[in-house]
Amino acid sequence: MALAIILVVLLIGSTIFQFVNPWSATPVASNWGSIDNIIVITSVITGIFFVGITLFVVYALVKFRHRGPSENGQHQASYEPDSKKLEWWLTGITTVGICALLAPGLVVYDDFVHVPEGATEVEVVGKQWMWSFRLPGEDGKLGHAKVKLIGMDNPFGLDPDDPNGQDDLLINTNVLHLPIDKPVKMVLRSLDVLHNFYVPQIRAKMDMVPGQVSYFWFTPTKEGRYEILCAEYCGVAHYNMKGHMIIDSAENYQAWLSEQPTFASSLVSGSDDGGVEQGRQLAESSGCFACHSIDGSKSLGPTWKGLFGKTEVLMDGTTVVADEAYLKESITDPNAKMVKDYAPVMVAYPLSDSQLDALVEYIKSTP
Ligand SMILES: [Cu+2]
Repeated sequence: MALAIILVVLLIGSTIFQFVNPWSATPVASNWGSIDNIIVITSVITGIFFVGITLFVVYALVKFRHRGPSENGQHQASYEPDSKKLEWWLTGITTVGICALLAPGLVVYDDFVHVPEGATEVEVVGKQWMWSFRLPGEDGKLGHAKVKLIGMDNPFGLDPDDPNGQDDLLINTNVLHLPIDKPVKMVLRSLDVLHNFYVPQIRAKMDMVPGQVSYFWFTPTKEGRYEILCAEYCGVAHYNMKGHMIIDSAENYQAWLSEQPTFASSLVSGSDDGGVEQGRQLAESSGCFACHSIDGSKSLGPTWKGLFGKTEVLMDGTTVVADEAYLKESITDPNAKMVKDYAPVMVAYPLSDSQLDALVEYIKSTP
């Protein structure tokens, strides 16, 4: 009987909570309001089953409760063989319920992956633990990419011989701008492990599988700055794999677009600041900032602010001065000399000598 009362209280409590809970979905900022409708349909159907099944359990607990032995041996459990009729009913109701749960989702999913003509392709590349993006240039076409061409100086693996790729715009930061009211096809790639591209306000979510290209489309309908999250656990800095999607007016978008570097311009390297800018770009495209801050804030790895020349205490109690040699060793062989209180989670970055020089110059430049 106590159990029956607890179940009734749980049932009433969770039903009330469903309607007065303090959390609500963020306002939808794309054409995918239909995804919200499926969530409502799913909640209603599962809610009906939840209430029905709980009430049945309560009924059975009360009706067939243990009443203690009686003098004439009544109240014995009676054996009931299977009931074909009841089984047909239960199978039928469950089938209808599951179809009602799945069918609306399939209809919306069909829409979600049927890209309308004229949608702009935007590539999203995920890797531990950063996002980068590629937009087609004036030709409106993304150039070919090959896995074997991916490297430190070609993070997207673009084929330098493909003319379509020369004007592709490479966004090596975690911030993507898109114009309002224009349909986009998001093409998703992962360079290492499973990730999941998720922007709650867009309602869009899609796995990124290494070796595959997945996609969906949407039309942004509200200007604003929305967070991009990785929704698939992908390692120790997963929580930090964040970016922003900024939905701009057409003019603001064009202004931003005109400042982005093309693949062709990224092939022509060379600046006269001793490599600081190249080092910064390298740090950005390698995802260093997922674990190393440049403002002194705490993260998975030591901050770069004031790091150069600092004396660090290592795990074994000895000390080391963070000079050029130490920094280079820590990049190419991170576990060789571990700084105290940090976990050995960094992977080795096989940078070339000139890239190492540039990165160290950049670290030096963050006082
Ligand atoms: Cu991830």
